Amino acid sequence: MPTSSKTTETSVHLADTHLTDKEIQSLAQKANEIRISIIEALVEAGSGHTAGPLGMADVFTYLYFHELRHDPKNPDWPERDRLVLSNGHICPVLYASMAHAGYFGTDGVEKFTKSLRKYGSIFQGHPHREYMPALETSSGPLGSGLSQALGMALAERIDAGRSYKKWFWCMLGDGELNEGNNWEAAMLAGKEKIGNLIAIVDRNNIQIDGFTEDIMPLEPLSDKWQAFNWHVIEVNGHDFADIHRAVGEAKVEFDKPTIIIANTIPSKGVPDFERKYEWHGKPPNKEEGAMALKVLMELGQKLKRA
Ligand SMILES: Cc1ncc(C[n+]2csc(CCOP(=O)(O)OP(=O)(O)O)c2C)c(N)n1
Ligand SMILES: [Mg+2]
Repeated sequence: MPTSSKTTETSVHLADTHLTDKEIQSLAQKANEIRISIIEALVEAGSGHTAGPLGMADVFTYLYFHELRHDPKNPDWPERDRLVLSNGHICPVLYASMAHAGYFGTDGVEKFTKSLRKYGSIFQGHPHREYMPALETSSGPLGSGLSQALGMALAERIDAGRSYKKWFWCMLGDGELNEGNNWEAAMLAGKEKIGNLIAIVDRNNIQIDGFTEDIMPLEPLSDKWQAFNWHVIEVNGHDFADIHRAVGEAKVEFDKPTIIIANTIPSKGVPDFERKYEWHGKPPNKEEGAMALKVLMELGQKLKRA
């Protein structure tokens, strides 16, 4: 569960702590609820991105419901972890996670599903701090978030020394890595040994108009980050135990930034949409949405009985 602002100790996980079966089941249920909210919101909006948000629902659920030190009722809490969403187009998963965590009041989930991308809504099509002050950054133009998260971590080092009380998270897309600015940030973070910076890349193998390896090959991706002096961990982005292990490992690596390469299935949870880059930037229509909700709700029932 989200850590309260009353907690004062530093948030260091040991690599050998495990999630219990109950915790995993509860995270799986929450991720399923978040996927349902994403589909409802996209259908209502009639525009937006499907593949990335569904694919990253497990990682975001893990962060918002297990890992992040944050307080949804006090989003400005100075001691909070900072999460920068660099691939701003996947914001439905960020908004849904925040809404379910309680950032927008008791009817926050409904507000999100009814007003995504609506004129004047806090839930803009790309995250905008002017509309939603609880965000760390505005995003949408790809390639800026890693520099921003790094800048925050460097500022924290100047302010607080190397006490590593806070963690700086940066969410990236794999196609987003085509942007050169990522590699400038990677170089500096490696040089400065920013051990409290953890980037998570959504390695879903798709980007806007095709498969990453056809458009701009990224492999060998791990080797690239290692060459920039990062600690690299590959995980199954739908396996909570694996994500937990990786985060625990990242948090005991003090002298290198960590990148977690989260292997995900784009549109995970709705088999008809899965692994198809065509779902990068389109929403389900009403019929497709109804079918997707049926699949997810059936899964929800199964998870409850498990
Ligand atoms: C600077 C910039 N160039 C182009 C775009 C348009 N754009 C939005 S998402 C996207 C593809 C990004 O690929 P990836 O990060 O893998 O996202 P996924 O398709 O997996 O959701 C592009 C090119 C943008 N938002 N910003
Ligand atoms: Mg991608």
